Amino acid sequence: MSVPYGPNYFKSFVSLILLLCSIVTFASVNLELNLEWTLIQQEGNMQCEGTLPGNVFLDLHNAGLIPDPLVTDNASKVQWVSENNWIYRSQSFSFSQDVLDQAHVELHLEAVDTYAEVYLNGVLIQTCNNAFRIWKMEIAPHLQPYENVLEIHLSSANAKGKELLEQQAHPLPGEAIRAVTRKPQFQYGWDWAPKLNTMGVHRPLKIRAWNDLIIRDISCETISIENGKAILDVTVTFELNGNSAPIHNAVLTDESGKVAGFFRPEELKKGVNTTHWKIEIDDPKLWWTHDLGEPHLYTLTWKMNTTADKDVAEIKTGIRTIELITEPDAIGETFFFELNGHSTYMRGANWVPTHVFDSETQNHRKLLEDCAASHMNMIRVWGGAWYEKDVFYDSCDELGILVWQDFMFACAMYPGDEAFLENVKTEAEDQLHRLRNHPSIALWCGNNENSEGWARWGWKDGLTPKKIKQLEKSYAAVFKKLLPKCVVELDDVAYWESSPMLGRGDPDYVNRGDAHNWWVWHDAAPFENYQEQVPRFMSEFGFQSFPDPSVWVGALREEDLDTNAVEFRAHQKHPKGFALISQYIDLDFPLPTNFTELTYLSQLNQARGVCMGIEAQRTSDRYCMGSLFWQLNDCWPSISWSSIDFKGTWKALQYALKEEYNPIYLSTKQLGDSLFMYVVNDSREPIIGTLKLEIFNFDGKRLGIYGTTATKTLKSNEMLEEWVLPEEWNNDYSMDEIYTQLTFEMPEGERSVIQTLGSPKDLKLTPQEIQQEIIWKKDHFEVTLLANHFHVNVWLNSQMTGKWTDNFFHLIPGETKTVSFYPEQDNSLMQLQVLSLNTFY
Ligand code: BMA
Repeated sequence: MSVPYGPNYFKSFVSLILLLCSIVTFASVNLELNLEWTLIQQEGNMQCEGTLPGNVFLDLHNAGLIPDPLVTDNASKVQWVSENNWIYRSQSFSFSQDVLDQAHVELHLEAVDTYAEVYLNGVLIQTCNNAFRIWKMEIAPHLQPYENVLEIHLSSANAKGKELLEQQAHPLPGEAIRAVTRKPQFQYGWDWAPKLNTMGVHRPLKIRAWNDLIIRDISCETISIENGKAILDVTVTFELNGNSAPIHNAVLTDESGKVAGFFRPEELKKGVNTTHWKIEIDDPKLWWTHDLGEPHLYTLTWKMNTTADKDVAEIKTGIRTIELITEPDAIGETFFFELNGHSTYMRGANWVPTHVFDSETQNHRKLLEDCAASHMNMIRVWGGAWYEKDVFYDSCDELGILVWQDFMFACAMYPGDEAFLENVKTEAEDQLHRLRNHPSIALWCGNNENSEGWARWGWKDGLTPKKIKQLEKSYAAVFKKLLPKCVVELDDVAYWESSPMLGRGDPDYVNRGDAHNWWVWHDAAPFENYQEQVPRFMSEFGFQSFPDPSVWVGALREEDLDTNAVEFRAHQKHPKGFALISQYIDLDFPLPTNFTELTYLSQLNQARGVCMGIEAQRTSDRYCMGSLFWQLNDCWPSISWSSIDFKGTWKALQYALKEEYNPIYLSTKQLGDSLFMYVVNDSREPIIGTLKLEIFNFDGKRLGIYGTTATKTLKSNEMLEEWVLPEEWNNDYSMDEIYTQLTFEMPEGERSVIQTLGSPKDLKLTPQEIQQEIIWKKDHFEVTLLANHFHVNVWLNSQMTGKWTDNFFHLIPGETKTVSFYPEQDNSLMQLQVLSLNTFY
C-alpha cells in the first residue's frame, strides 16, 4: 500500500499512522487520523493551536491563554471556558488513492465531549450528544481528492444542559444539570475532583476504509467448562457490499500454537450477516485471576475475503466462567463471585480516572501492576467517570484482575424520556461490544448510589406523589429494563442494578447485596463501626489522607503548603475534609506539629481505618465476600481517599495491603483483654501449617510464645480462629508495651505478620534514634536502617517522586533493614527524612 497522503501535501502536516501493520496486505484500511488543528472561540476572538485527541483547557493553557487548571486554585479561574462554544478546525488534508478508491470511508470518533457538530468540507456529517458513544460516520461522498477540512463545533454542556432541563416533563432532583448530559459526571466537580467541564475529543480519531467487506464485530463467549472440555461460541458480524461470496478463515491460538481452526465458504447475503463458530477445546487453559492461577489468554484471528476485498479481526480473550451468586440463605442473600466455579473473595479498590483530562491518562498499566503487587484481584470502574481506555482492560486481562464495571451514572436521578433512553441504549451497546471479550469483565452495574440517593438523601422532599412516581418510572426504565436487557443480549456476565444495593439505614444493609459504608467519614463514626457493620460485599469504604509531599511540586508553592491557604484548600474538595482528618487523627494518634507530620499521620490514620475494615470483612468467615475500598488513585494533585497519589507514590495504606490483601491472611486482633488469631485461606489449594504467636517488648525481648504444635489444614476459603485468654498472658505486660508476631509455618515456607495492639496513641514508645546509611547505586538509592528499639511505621520521605521497595514498615530492634528507592528522574542526591511514630513520644 502506498503512503496514505497525497504527494503535494507533504508540508500540510498531515500524518496518517498505520494502526495494524498486518493490514497492509489487505484492501480495507485502518488508520489513526492525526491532523493539525486550530482552536477557535465561536463567539469571541480567541484562537490558538489545537491538539486532538485533547480538549479546550489543554490547548488554551498550552497557548498561554489560561493558567494551568491543575495548579494552585486556577481551576476556579478558568470556569468561563465551559460557558463558551469552541471550534476545532483542521488544516487541509488529503488521503492517498488507496483510501479514495474504496467504496466506504468511515470516520470513527470516540470520547467526543459532548455536544458536537462534525463538518467535512462545510457539510454537516454528524451531530453528537454522548461522550460515551462511538460515533461512526460515512465520509466518502464528501471527500475531495486533494483538500479536505474537518471541523468539530463544540457547544457548552452547561448551556445545553439548562435547555434540556427546561424541556423535561418533570424536575430532576439533585444535580440535575449534569444528569441530562451524557458526559463524565465528575467533570461537574466531585469530592475528589475539581470542576473542569471540558470540551474536546479525548481519544484518537480513526479512519476505516473498505470496499466490499468489513468485519463489524467479533465475540467469543465461554458457554461451558466441564469434564476437561470448554465449549466456546464465536460470533462474527460482517457487512457485504457486493456480489462475491466471502470465505472465512478463523484460528484460535495461544503461545503453544494453533488450538482450533475453521474454514468455510459462506452463502452470500448482501448487507449485514452474522456467522457462528462453536469450538470445543480439550484441556483448556483457563483464565484465572493472578492469585488463583494464570490469566491465560488465547488469540482469535478471523480472516475473511471476497474476490474484491479482505478484512481481518483479531481479539485476545480468555476461557473462563464468572457468575455472581445471589441466593437466599438463613440471613438474607449471598453476594459472591464464582470464577470458573470457584467462590472467590474479592480484594480490591475503586478506580477513578488517572487524570482529569482523559487524553492525558497514561499510567493505567503501572497502576494495575501496583494493584496486582498488593494482591488485588478486583477493581471497580466507578460510574461517575469514563468507560476506561482499551489499555486498562487489556492490562486487567493480562495481569489477572477482574473488573466490576459500572455504567456511567452516579449520584443522581436521570431522565427517562424516549430520546434519552435511545441515547443510553446505543451507548450501552457500543460499550458492551467494545468490552465484552475481555475475560476480566466480571459484572456490569447500572449505577453508583442513584437508588441509595433516592431512598435517603432527601431527593423526594417537596415532590408530589405523581412526580415521585414519574421519577421512579424513569429510574426503572433505565436501570431495571434497558441496561439489564442490553447486558443479557450482549454479554455473558451478570448485571447488578445499583451499587450499593441498599443504603445504610436500611435494616437489610448487612444482610443482602453490596454495601457502601460511609458512616465512617461522612457521618464521622469511629473506625470500629467497620467491625459492627459487616455486609455481604463491601464495595465502598474509605478515608482521606494527604498525598506524598512530592505531589505538590509544580502544583503549589512551598509557602502554600498550609491547610489555611486558599491555594491549598482548593485541592481538598470535601467541605469537611480537613476537619474530619484531624478529628480522626486526634482519636488515635499523637498530634502533628507541622505539615510533614500531618501528611504522615493522615496516611497512618487512613491505613489503620481501612485495614480495620478489611480485617473485619475478611475474618467474617466468608459471610462477607469482598472488600473494595474507596479509592485507588487520583485524577489531580489532591487530598483524597486514594491509596496511590496522583504521581503514583504509594501511601501507607497501599504498603499495608501487601499484608492485608495477602491471599493467606494473618491477623492478631485484640478483643477486650483477649487476643484472637486468624488465618484465612483465599487461595485455591489447601494450606497446612502450625500457628504461633510471639509477644515482644519494644526492646525486642521475647516475652511469651503461644500456639499449638498441632498441624492445621485450611481448605480453600477456610478460616482458622484461635485465641489467647487474658489469664494466659497479660499478667506481666500490657497491650501498649508490646508488639506481636503471628506466624503460620507451612512446609513450603512461613507467613508472618508483625502488629501492635490497641490505639497507636497509647503505645509506650520512645523516640530513639535510627541509624541510617544511604548509598547511590547507578539508578537507585540503597537505604539501610538499624535501631535498638522497636519503631512503628518508619516513613522514608525521599522528598522526590519515585518508588520505594518498602516503606511505612515496623523496624525490629537489632535487625538491619535495607530498602531501595528508584527516583523517577535521574538524581543522585537525596535529602532523606526518616520519621516513625516513635518520633512523637
Ligand atoms: C462514594 C463514591 C463517590 C464519592 C465517595 C467519597 O459515594 O461513590 O461518589 O466520591 O463516596 O465521598
